[in-house]
This record gives sequence, C-alpha cells and structure tokens, in this order.
Amino acid sequence: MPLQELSLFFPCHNEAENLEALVADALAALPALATTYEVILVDDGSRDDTAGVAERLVQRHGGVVRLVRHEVNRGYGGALRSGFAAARYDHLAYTDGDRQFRVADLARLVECAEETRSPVVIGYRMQRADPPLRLIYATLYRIANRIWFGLRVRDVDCAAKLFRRDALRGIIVHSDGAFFSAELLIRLRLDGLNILEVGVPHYPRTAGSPTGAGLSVIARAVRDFWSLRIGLWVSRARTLSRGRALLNDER
Ligand SMILES: Nc1nc2c(ncn2[C@@H]2O[C@H](COP(=O)(O)OP(=O)(O)O)[C@@H](O)[C@H]2O)c(=O)[nH]1
Ligand SMILES: [Mg+2]
Repeated sequence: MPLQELSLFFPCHNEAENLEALVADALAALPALATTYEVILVDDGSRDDTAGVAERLVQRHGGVVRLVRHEVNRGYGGALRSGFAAARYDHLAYTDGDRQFRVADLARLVECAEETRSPVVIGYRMQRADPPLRLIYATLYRIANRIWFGLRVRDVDCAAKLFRRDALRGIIVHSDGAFFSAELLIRLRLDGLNILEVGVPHYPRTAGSPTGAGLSVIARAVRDFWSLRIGLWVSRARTLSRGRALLNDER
C-alpha cells in the first residue's frame, strides 16, 4: 500500500548532469510510493548549471517539482536541512542527487514502514559502489559513532531515509556538514525512537564528481563530531538544546 503523502527531497551540489534523469526516475517511481507527493530539489550553491536545469524541471512539472536554492554552498547537512524545512507532507524521504540510489528502491523502506508502523526507516547499502578508501573511512566512522555515541546502525550515511513527520517533531540538529546524518540519528535515538534498517542497492556515479570525502568535508565532520561528544560531556542539556528545528512548523 502506498503512503498517503510523501515529500521527497534531493541535496544537489553540482549535479546538473544528473538532474533530468533523477527527476524522471522520481516521477516514474513516486506513484507507487505515495498517493500525494512532491519532489524538492535543493541546489546547494552549485557552480554548474544545476539551478538552470532545476528551474526548467520545475516549469515542466509545475506543482509537483519544487526548487530550494542556496546562493552559497552550505554543505551536505545544510542541503538536507532545507529539504526537511521545505517538505509539506506527512512522510519525508531523501536520497542523493547523484543517482547513487534509485528512488524506486525507496519502496523497500515504504513497505517496511507500512508493515512495522516504524516512524523511521533507513537504508543500508548492501554492496557499496564506492572506491576502497571510502569503505575504510565508512567503517571507521561507523565504529566511532558506535563507541562515542552508542549509535548502532549499519550505515549511518546511507542516503535512503524515510521519516514519519511526527518522529521529527521537536528534533533539532546543529551540524550543517556531513555529520548531519549521524547527529540526526543520534538525536532520534536519544528521543527513544526505534530506527529500522533495510538493505538497498547502491550504484556507481555515472555523471558529475563526488566531493563527500574531500579534506574540508572530513575536517568539518570531525569537528562537529567532537563538538557534540565533548559538549554532551561538559553540559548535556545545553548541548542538546543547541541546533535548529528540522520542521518548518517549529521554527
Ligand atoms: N559533498 C557535498 N555534497 C553535497 C553538498 N551539498 C549537497 N550535496 C549533495 O550530496 C550528495 C552526496 O554527495 P557526494 O559528493 O556524491 O558524496 P558521496 O556519495 O559520499 O561521495 C550529492 O547528491 C551532492 O550533490 C556539499 O556541500 N557537499
Ligand atoms: Mg554520491
């Protein structure tokens, strides 16, 4: 059974070459996922023609496809944050704008959410299509999140996540960088929410270039990681109140 409503958003940074196919994939897959839906493209200060291509897609698919633009790049978390804020419907989901995940595969998450009534269902990449070095980083990151935050999930950064809107009420996140996903899961867990995990396929990038493991991205994530960890030790209440609400009706 499809969901009643779904807002699906994509963080996009220099993804002009991927956008057409991404939106075509999304519009083909969405009718099976939800009765009412919207697609939100978040252009995170791209320097290529992402905004131009996105504008044309918005015009072509008026009403269903929307665009949120950042004049200046904010980072992966900042792009996701704008997607959460723009989403209007009862369920929210995202995958990446580079087509390394397929929108149709969100059906696995929707099915799990429907069967279990779980408010948060996230994917894990059954076989990750990234260079070996990325797999090593990801393993270290997963272990670090487990040791320092007690976060037990198989794939923190898997960009296939589905949330019931009510699960996000009162949830605030501080990071705007790559640590955003981990921080969100840590805070959901602290809130007592159960997170279910479902295997999803992962595909190699066929256009554009990845920047997810760039030095500045990693440095920022490490800074945010330790800022949260040390903050929780020093002043738990103050640290937990630091950040911004994800839902627009709570800002
Ligand atoms: N790396 C990065 N990705 C961003 C940013 N803003 C949005 N994105 C999007 O986030 C997704 C993941 O980025 P990518 O470079 O493919 O990371 P990777 O898959 O971890 O190698 C893509 O859809 C990007 O377009 C940003 O500032 N940095
Ligand atoms: Mg990618």
